[in-house]
Amino acid sequence: AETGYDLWLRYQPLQNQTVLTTYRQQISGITLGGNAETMKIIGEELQHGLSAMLQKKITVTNKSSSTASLIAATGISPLLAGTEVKKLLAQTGEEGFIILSQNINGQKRIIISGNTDKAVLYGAFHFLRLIQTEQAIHNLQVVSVPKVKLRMLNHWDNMNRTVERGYAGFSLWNWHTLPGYIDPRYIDYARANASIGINGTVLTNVNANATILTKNYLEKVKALADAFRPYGIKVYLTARFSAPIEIGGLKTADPLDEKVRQWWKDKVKEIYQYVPDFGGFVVKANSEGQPGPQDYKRSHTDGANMLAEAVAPFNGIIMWRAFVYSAEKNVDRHKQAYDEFVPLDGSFNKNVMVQVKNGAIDFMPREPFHPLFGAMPKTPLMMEFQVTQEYLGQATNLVYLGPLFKECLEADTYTNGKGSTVAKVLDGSFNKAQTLTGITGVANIGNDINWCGHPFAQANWYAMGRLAWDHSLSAERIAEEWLRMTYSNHPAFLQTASKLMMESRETYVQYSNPIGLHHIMGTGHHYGPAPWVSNLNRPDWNPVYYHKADSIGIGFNRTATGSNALEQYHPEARKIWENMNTCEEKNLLWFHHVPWTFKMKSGRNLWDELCFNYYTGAEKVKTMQQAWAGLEPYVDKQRHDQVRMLLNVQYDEAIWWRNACLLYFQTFSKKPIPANYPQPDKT
Ligand code: GCW
Repeated sequence: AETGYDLWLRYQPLQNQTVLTTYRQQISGITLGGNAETMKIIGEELQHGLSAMLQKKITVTNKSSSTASLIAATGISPLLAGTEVKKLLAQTGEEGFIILSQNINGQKRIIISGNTDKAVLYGAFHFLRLIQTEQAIHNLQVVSVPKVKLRMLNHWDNMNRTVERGYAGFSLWNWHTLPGYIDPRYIDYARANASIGINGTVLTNVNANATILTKNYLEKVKALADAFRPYGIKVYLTARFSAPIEIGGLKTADPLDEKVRQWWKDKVKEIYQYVPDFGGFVVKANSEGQPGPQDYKRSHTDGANMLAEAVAPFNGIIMWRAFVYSAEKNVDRHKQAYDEFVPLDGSFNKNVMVQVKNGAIDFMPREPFHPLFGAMPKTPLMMEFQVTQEYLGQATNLVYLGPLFKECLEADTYTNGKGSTVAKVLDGSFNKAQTLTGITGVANIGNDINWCGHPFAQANWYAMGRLAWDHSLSAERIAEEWLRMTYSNHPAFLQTASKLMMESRETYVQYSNPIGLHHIMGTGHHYGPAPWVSNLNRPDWNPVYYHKADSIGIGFNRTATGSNALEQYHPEARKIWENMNTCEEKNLLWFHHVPWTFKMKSGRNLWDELCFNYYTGAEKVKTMQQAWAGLEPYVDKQRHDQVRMLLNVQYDEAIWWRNACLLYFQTFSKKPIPANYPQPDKT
């Protein structure tokens, strides 16, 4: 049965006979330039994928006399002497690739090349994608260079194999059987990542303890790093700031203490003995109870630079997270990261990145872009997206995150004039000297047979990788690619399924957090609605802190008369939001406390608009169910059934959100739910 294990690398026999016939004529075999490990992988992947899709045996050879139609080789290979390849590779750097149709000695060939084996591997996967998605290959002129250097996954995997905010089983990393046993699944994980250009993985949770840095575990880390290396994937770890105390026997973790600094230097040296190309550390410090430099009255800079100094001799980097807030400060949580980090701009060592979540609160279903983007011009900022759907229906809701990622990447910070998008801040467009650029995603991967829990959650892993490679790709295009590879190239299927995906996130927002509502989810597990919670000892964890519903209205006033979080944005960016009457409605309650009677663009008052959204959103899940039912002919039974049943769960949850939120907010608005809607059952 089709379990979803193969992800988007299914390599099913092509169904379209015309396309198939053409490909079978065009593709005979593969000539490989070299036999290093990565080259062998390239040969195997192309052979396996093409043979399966074309239903014919594709041969692989190293012989330069071969006239096989495909050549996969780096630019220096004698196979490519006399072609235009060298010239093109001048612009592709270490990881970019080209795919070129060329006549060599009167023979039509397709060249997959790059400056490194790893680049050729990316090219090979791209070529396979062209075939999987049935694109024409008679005149290929592809030149593709990643827009950011670090394209990563952050696993929130604990040492006991639980996954924080993971909804797809337990951690893939089986610490018990490592390093002796290399689960073939590690290789499939690496293949999947390489196929979308992901080149780094942080194995451990930002909240994990320091155990991973002990000798026994470093041996296991080494085994994983060795398995991933041929796929171009570097391993990173989280560094618990108190590690010198926890596992080093020191009395302090003060970053200015000489013994502490030396401890880290020694530890890092030890790590590099195991993993010579170790990538570096991600650090969550002084955030949600984690230890950090502030425990010793030192700054984020002191902490980050201490670690940066330790990894610098080995070309390692530090990704220091900006996700910091504390209740004691008693200022709008929205403002705290900016307040703490902007003054530190320019103070970090060269190999430090500050890792910023896409929004200022926490991966909400909809969130304005984080005001730090564009506000730290002297510091490379790493984007942290959340692929796992902590606040977006976890593994029961079909929510395609492509549009969420794009909304943020395309948001205009205005910090270098109009068009200063978040994407351009990330990719170094505004700072020629910036060498570190990156996008990371909190992984949604676990040991469930289909990796991600919900079959459609795989699309979010895929989309994160594709956008990290090229943030200019559209969410539609990525959805379509994924659907073609994961399900079917049939036009009727694609039309319906891609619409289903493209609308899914907006639908989720509508039935859970419409019009800029946020952080009204259940406490702790973050599943389902609980806007009424008001008794947590950390006020900034209470949903009532965020929606502030009262007899007058609802929403968080973040304008100058309120918390003034708005002032952290560039004046031009602020304009879209600062005036209640002109504020874009999707973020209205994020920035304003709005009277129930306020007239919305639809002509409805705010209360009725809220009802409209909750009801329309929930009903749209029915539309999703119908659409999916119609796709039965194109999808294998097992995956069709799974999505169908999950859509039933999703509908129940949508009704749950709708009824819970409306009945609760109604206690403030004192207005009726419009009579044309079915009245919620108050039990
Ligand atoms: O999104 C929140 C989560 C925590 C998480 C934290 C963070 C890893 O609820 O589970 O901890 O953010 O990003 O550090």
